[in-house]
Amino acid sequence: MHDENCIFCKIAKGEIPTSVVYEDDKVIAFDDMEPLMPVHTLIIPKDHYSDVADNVPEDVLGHLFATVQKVADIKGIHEDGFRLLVNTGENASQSVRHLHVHVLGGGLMPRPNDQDWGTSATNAAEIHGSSAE
Ligand code: DGP
Repeated sequence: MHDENCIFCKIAKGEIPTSVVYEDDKVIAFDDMEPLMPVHTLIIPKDHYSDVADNVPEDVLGHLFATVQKVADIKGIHEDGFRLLVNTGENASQSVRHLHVHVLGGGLMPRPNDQDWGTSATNAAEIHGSSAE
């Protein structure tokens, strides 16, 4: 289950050199080439799924998320905490269409609701207002 045009499939097959953090028969974790934090590692299944909602078998999802703790230990961010991010589809600006979990850490991150979400979230007050009713 590989897509020959997919960059992450090429990384999974070892065809593109990358900074590997952890690897086993099902997943590979490697450092993001555009890090947003001192630690920014991506975990991907070796099989190709376009995103987390692409009928991914539960054992694959389980293995993917079980790898999070291993990566956090290897990177030394387990104790202080870290953030997981799984962009899914267009509205989440997913740029690589191969399921991946971002593991972000190594410093304090603002809570998502502390950030300026810009014009795309101008209905936030409306949403909060309606959910509070
Ligand atoms: P997303 O927006 O969730 O699809 O994030 C994709 C991430 O993948 C982005 O932070 C940059 C990273 N990335 C894209 N291509 C490569 C690559 O060839 N190597 C590495 N290490 N990271 C990549």
